[in-house]
Amino acid sequence: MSQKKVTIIGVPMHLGQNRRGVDMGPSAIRYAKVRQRIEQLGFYVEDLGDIYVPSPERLTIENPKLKWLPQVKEVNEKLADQVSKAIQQGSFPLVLGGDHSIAIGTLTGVTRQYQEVGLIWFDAHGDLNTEESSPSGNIHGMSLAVSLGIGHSDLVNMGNFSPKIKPDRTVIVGARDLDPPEKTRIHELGIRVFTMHEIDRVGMAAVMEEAIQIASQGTKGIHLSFDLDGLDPKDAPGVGTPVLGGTTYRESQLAMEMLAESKQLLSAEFVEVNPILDQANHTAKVAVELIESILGKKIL
Ligand code: B3U
Ligand code: MN
Ligand code: MN
Repeated sequence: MSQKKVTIIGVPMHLGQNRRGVDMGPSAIRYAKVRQRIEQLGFYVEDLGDIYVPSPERLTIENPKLKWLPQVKEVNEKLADQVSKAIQQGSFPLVLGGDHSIAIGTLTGVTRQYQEVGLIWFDAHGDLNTEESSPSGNIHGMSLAVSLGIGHSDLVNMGNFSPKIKPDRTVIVGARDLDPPEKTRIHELGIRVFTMHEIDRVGMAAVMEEAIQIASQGTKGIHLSFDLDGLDPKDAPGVGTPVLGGTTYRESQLAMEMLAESKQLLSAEFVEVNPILDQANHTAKVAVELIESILGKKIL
């Protein structure tokens, strides 16, 4: 990454899942001083504020298998435009969620500009469900599938092109809660998934070396989609769906530091921070420290 400008885009999206509070994620991360910390690293920072997300109190669920689809689509279209504009202006887009359904818009914007992009999806989950396979109807559990071109056409065809990314340039890191149909899909598509088992066995350094290699080969660079529930709930308690046995704070930092060293990062999003479920905004502070690391902060 050569540019010295960062554009922050807040997306208080909560319609991709069932729990309120994740809409406060962008505020919580800003309260943890994301802008000041990035400025201290020498970047010029522009914060575009938040994209408007309607309240569920004013809406009805038309299709319980794809909850709030029209609204999720609309917000993601706006996000895609802001992300691609930031890239056109030579800036690094940093998207703050909000639930993980916003990856659909971020990836639409990033790939509209760069076309061939590798993806590192850091998450306890696969987010590879479809309307048919989802146990919840929550779109945040479908956003990776959509970006690979699988799912409802309203989402898959966002920006009038599909797929946004290729399975052989996509890696998942930190997985430990996959639904049976997601496991089948992973095998069918041949996506490289670094489960917690593999991270335990070979260590985060070896995992990230391979992950960066896969995502950067033949691409213009890497998009990082970072779901805070990839971390262990001890280190990131403020998330909607915590799953035991995740990566530690240090493992996660090492992963971010290695991504910065690779100089392959094009864009990033940090999602699923829910300050209502948190302890003294700890998870947002962790997110800010991880953001500093991807932007090149070093211990020494
Ligand atoms: N796989 C389940 C649960 C889930 C996905 N993402 C999160 N939870 N955070 C689903 O609903 O698709
Ligand atoms: Mn996720
Ligand atoms: Mn998750």
